[in-house]
Amino acid sequence: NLTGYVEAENHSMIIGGLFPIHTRTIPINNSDTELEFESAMCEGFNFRGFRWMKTMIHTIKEINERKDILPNHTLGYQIFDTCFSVSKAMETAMTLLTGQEEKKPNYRNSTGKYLVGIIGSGGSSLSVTAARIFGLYYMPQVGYTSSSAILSDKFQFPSFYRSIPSDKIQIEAMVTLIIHFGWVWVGAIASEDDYGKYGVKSFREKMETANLCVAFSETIPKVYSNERMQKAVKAIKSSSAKVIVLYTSDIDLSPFVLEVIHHNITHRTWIASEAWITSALIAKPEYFPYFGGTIGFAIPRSVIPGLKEFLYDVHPSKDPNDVLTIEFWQTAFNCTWPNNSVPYNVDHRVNMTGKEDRLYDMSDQLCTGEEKLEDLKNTYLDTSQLRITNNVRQAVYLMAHALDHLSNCDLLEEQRNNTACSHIPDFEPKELLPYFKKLKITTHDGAEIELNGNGDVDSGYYDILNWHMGDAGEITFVKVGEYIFNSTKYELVLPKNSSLFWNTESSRLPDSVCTKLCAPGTRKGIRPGQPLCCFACIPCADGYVSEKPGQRECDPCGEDDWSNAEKSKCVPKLVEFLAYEEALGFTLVILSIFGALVVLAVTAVYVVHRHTPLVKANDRELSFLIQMSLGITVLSSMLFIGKPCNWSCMARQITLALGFCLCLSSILGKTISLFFAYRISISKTRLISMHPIFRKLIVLICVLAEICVCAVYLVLEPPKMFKNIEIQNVKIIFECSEGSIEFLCSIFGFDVLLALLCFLTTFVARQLPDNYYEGKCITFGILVFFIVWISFVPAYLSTKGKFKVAVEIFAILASSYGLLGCVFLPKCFIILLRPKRNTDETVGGRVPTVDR
Ligand code: TCR
Repeated sequence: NLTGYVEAENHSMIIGGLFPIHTRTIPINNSDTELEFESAMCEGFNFRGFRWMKTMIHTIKEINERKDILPNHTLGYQIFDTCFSVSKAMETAMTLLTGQEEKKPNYRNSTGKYLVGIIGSGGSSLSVTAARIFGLYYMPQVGYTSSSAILSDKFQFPSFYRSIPSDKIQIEAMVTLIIHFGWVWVGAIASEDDYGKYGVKSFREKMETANLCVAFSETIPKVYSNERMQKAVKAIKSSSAKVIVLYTSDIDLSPFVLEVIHHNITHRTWIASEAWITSALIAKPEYFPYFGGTIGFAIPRSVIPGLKEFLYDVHPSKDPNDVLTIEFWQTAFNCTWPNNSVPYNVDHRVNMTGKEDRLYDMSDQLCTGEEKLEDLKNTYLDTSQLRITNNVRQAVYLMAHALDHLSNCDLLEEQRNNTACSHIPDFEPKELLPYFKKLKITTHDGAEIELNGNGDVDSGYYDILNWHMGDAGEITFVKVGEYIFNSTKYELVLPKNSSLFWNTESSRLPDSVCTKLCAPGTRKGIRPGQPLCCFACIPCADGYVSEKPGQRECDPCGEDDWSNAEKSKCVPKLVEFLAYEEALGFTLVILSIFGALVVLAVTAVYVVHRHTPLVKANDRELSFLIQMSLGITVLSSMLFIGKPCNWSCMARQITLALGFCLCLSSILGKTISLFFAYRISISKTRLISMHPIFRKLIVLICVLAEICVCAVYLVLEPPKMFKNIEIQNVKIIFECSEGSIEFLCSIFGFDVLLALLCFLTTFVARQLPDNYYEGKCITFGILVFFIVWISFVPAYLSTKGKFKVAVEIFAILASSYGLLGCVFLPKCFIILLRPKRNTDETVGGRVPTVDR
C-alpha cells in the first residue's frame, strides 16, 4: 500500500521517482502491529513535494511530446512517496527494484516494464539510503535536492547524479558571505541528518581555514526531544554570536522556529541554507519579528512554461483511486471528500511541551468539488519561486538525455572502449552510466548544465536572498546579490546599493564578535584556552603603533618617527636643534652681529687713524688681520645656529679653526717681536731685531699649515650632519658628528698651541715697558681666551642637545669678545679719547717696543 503514481501502459521504459509528499511516517504502535509486514502510514501533507512530483510528470509528458529527445521511445513513470523518512526511502527503493513481489531484482518493476533510472529521492539522507541500494545494481539515480557533499563520492554512490550543486559550494558561499560582512563569531545549527551534519562539519572546517570562529554548533532533533531542543535554544540565548547559520531543511526547522518564538529570541540574523530560504513553512509573516532579515542562498529561479496550467489541472473527481489528490484537496480546502477512506489531516504534532497531540479530527464539512483552486493561496500553486521544482525538471531531462544518447550510441570518445551499442529498452542499467559522464544539456531557459566526473553540477550560481516585509504584510524574498561559481573559481556579487534589511535594534549591519575589535593603539592578545576570536586587547609598547583596528601586531615606527600618546599613529619625532627663530638662537645671532659691528667699528677707527703713531707702532697690517679674524670667528658662530646639514657642519669647524689660527698667529707675530725686543732690552746688546716681514711670514706659515690639516680633514673624514636618536626616543637631535676626532683635535690643538706661545712670549715680556701696554693687553686677552675655553670643556660635556651648541657659541663669542676687548679697546680709548697720548712725542718719549 505504498502511495504513488504509475503510468506505464504504452511505454517501453519507465523512470522511477521518489518524492517527499508527506513529511513523516506515523509511528507504529507496537501493540496493534500484526505479524505481517505492513508499510508505515504517512502524515503531514507536503504541498511542495506534491508540486515537485507533479513537475516530474509534467516534464516526462513534455519529453514524450518532443521529437528531438528519444523520438522512437516514450517514457513512463512510477513514483513513490518517501514520506521524508529514511525507512520509507529504503522501502520504496526496494520496491522499485524488485517489483514488490519478487525478492530478486530483475530491473522490471511491478508494471512489467523496464526500469531505467530513478529521480530522487528528496533530502540527502533519503538519497544516501536509496543510492546505496540502487548503487548495488548500478541503477542510475538523479537527485534533485540531495545536496550533501558526501554524495559526490563515486566509490560509495557509483550511480548517483544530481542536478543540484553540492553543499561544498554553498558552504564556501556562506563563509565568503560571512567574511564579506565582517562577522567572525557565528553560531551554527544543523538538522540531524546527512544534510545538516555534513553541512555543519564542512562549515566548521571552512570557518577554521578562514580564521573565523564557530561560537556553537547544535543539532535540531529529528524526533522531538524537549531536552535537546532546549539545549539548542540555550546555546543561542547565551552566546554573544548574533549571526547564526541554520543548515537544515524547512520541515526539520519548523519545530525549532516555534521554539525560537516561544523563547522570544529576537535580534538575531539567520543565515539560511538553500533548503529553507524560500520555504512557505518558515516564511510566515507572523515569524517576521524573529526571522526578518534572514539572508541566504537559493537555487536560481526559473519559469517553467506550461507548468502552472498543469498544476491547476488537478481534481479529485478525475480518479477515485488517486488518494494523493484527494488528500491534497482535503488538506487544501479543509473539507472531507465524500466516501473517502483517507483520514483527513492525520497529523500528530508534537507541541511545545514535547507531548504528542494527535489530531484525528475530520472536518465535518464535505468537499463539494466546486472549490476554486484560484482562491487558494498555497505552496503547491505558487509558481513564483520555482527553484527545486526546476531542479526536478532538470533531473528528468538529464535522465532523458542520457537515454537519448544511449539510443544514439552517442558516447564520448574516451569511454567507448569496445562496448557495443546498447539496445533500448532491454539494456543493463549499468550500460547507461557512461552516458552520464560529462553529460551536458541546455535547459529551456538557456542555462547549460554539465555533470562533472562526480556527477555533480559545478558551475552556476546561487541567488542571495534577504527577507523583507512586503507591502501586503507578507514576507518577500529580495534578491540582493549572487554567488557565481564554476569548477575553478567563485565570486560573490553583492552590489553596494542593494537594500539589505537587518533584524537588529539599529537596523544596521549586525556585528557578531566574541570580543570587539581591538581599537587602534592596541593589539590582539591570545587568551589562553579560548577560541581565537575571543582575545584580549593589549596596548602597544612605546615606539610601536597599531593604526587599523583589530591588528594582530603593533608595528614599529620608522627611525624618524615615534608613537603618539594613543599609540595609534607614528608621528615624526620632535626635532631639536638651535633655531634662528627661538629666543636663545636669536640672542646669539644678535650677539655675533653686534660683535662683528664692533670689529668693524674698531677697524674703522684704525683706518681713520692709520697714520697716528699708535696704530703705526703696533704693526698696522697685523692689527688689521687680527680684526678681520675676530670678525670671522664672531660671525662663524652663526654657522652653529640653525638646522645642521653636511656643509654647515664642515664649515663651522673649519672657519672657526682657521679664524682662531689667523687671529692667534697674528697675535703671535706681534708677541714674538715683543719677546725679541725684551731680550734685546735685558741683554742691552744690539741683537738683530726682527724684520717686520718675518712676522707676516709667521702668520702665513701658521695659516697655511692649518689650511693643509683642514683640507686633509675634510677629504679624509669630514664632519657630517647626524641625527641623534639614542639619547631620547621621542626626539631627534640634529647634531654634527666630528668625523675624525684626531683631526679635530689637531686643528684646534694647533690653535691652542699658538695661544700658548702667545701667552708665553708676552708673559716673559710683560715687564717690558711698552707704549700703549700692548704686551699686557695681549697677555690679558689670551688669559681670557684660556679661561673661557677651559671652562668650556666641562660645560660642553655636561649639556645635551641644542644647549651643547649654545655653550659652544658662548665660548666662541666670549673668547672673541675677550680678545677684541683686551687687545683693541684700550687702544681705541686712547685714539678716540686721549688723542694727546697718541702723538709722536709720546711715542718717541718712550722706548719703542715695536718698531716699524
Ligand atoms: N538539500 C537538502 C534538502 C533540501 C530541501 C530543499 C528540502 C534542499 N533544498 C528545499 C526542501 C526544500 C537541499 C538535503 O537534504 O540534501
